Amino acid sequence: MARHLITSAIPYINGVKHLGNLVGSQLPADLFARYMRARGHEVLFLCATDEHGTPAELAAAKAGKPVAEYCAEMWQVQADLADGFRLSFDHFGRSSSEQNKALTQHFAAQLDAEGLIREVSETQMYSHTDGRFLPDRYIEGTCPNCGFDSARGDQCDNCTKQLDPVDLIEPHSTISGSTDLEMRETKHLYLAQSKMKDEIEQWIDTRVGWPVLTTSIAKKWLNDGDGLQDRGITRDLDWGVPVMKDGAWWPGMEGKVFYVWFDAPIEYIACAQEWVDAGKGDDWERWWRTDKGADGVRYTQFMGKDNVPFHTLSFPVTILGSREPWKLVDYIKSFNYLNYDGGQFSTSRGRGVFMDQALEILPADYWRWWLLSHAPESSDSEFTWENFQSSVNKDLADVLGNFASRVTKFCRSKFSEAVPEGGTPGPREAQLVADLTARLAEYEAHMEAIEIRKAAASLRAAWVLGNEYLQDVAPWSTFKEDPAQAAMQIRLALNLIRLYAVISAPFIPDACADLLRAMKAEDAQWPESVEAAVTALSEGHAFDVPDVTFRKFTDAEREEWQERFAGVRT
Ligand code: B3M
Ligand code: ZN
Repeated sequence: MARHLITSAIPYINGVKHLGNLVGSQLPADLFARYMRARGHEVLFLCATDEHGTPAELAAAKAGKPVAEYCAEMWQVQADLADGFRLSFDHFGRSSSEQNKALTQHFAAQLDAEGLIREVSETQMYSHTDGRFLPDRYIEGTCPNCGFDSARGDQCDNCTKQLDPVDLIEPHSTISGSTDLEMRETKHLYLAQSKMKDEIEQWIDTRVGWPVLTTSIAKKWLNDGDGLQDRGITRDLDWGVPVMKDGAWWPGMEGKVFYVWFDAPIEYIACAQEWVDAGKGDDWERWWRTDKGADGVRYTQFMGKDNVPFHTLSFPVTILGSREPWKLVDYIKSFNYLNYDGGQFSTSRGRGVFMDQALEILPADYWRWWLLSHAPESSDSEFTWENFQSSVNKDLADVLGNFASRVTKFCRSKFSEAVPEGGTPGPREAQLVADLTARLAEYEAHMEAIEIRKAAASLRAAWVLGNEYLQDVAPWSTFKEDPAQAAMQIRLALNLIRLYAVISAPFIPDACADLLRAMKAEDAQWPESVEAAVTALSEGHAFDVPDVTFRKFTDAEREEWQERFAGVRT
């Protein structure tokens, strides 16, 4: 038995996430956590909301709510959706927690003691009306290059030219609309990442077997241009972790907060403390402190590719630079993007399907199966309604669901609602067991390696083997000449339903729970062997015919949804 610490990138608080966000971190992390638990390992699976930064402040302002209240409400919304998708977090924390505040301040002080923090003076746009410094993208004006009248302070969306706020003609604040702006001097703390370049590079070079997507992104940032640059880790904002040390403002940093990307990954650790403080666990240090047992932990992180630089470079700088015995990540599983029906998912334009909408129209398992079996691993992938429909209707309804319903209904009509007696397995049954054994081994290997698409394909192939067996031995024909032989075939098939329910649960937990309940299976342990699993339900064991496990959806529904999600979110 091993110990697995598993974290998903923590979603921003401002708004419901779309399916592309879900498949890029939380959902695959859940698959892995469920699998590892099913294999008998000890798992701590953590996620949280990422609550700081300007987007949270502005979303709260738009909602007309104090930011703390807005965040608390949105945390509940996201927690409920996570439950709806059956994301099995041991704890769903908040980066705005007291635990994270204390830990973030601790890391900053520690990095400072190690000589890795320096103070930098900068000039930045200050809005008198708003009473605050403005981040570049909250300043708009006319583009000096193309004349576009709503170019942002960091970039013109019309001609794509990179801009500085001072370049804009007639700049104004997008928060208040005010043009009463001036460039003002302000001081910030910088994390001296450049001093850690060699150490970080060496660390990455020794991460054997990491996905190419992960290491290539890290290497690019390490070696392109000027290499690993020092980074500002403070901001002139109200909402965030105050830049304090030992309970007092850091001199010169009065009123400032830490940059959201500095405190967000620290929440992975704070979340384990929150888990303990919520009474769900009793020791977080054995997961996070290598001097307290975490050296025996395997730590896997899940995230979209855009988050890789922060997890391969910045966060390791924080951890290593502290010179304290914190657990470092062992494996980073990163994802490409999921596109939506010929374009991109877009939160701002409401394009695509969002988590709340998905659950309104179909059960979580349908989405889980499609998303995971089409996870954007080696390249970007695309959601289309046609593909989704055929995948759900074929894989889930025709292959798995139909197998369970045919077998149980046939048994009920010819025998009873109990596993029938009689007959002796022969070479065809031995062949099936051998084939399933090979598929199961393949499935397990892909799950260990977090090769999600391949794992889904092996699992589906295992379902298909059961259908082929039924087709070949045709118990409905056998029954006419040799009822005992038909009983043996159905007994085997009933046991396959239970086996499928056990091994498929990480992908489609609700349907599998229904199947196990219908089969009245007390033992849902991962199979020691297929051979043993096919006799787990013994002769005379009672079962119920399960309700329809998967409903096919129609072309009319598909067309309706396609239209509904094409445009603006309502
Ligand atoms: N909130 C970005 C995202 O949701 C960011 C991840 C933080 S992980 C520490 O994709
Ligand atoms: Zn322009």
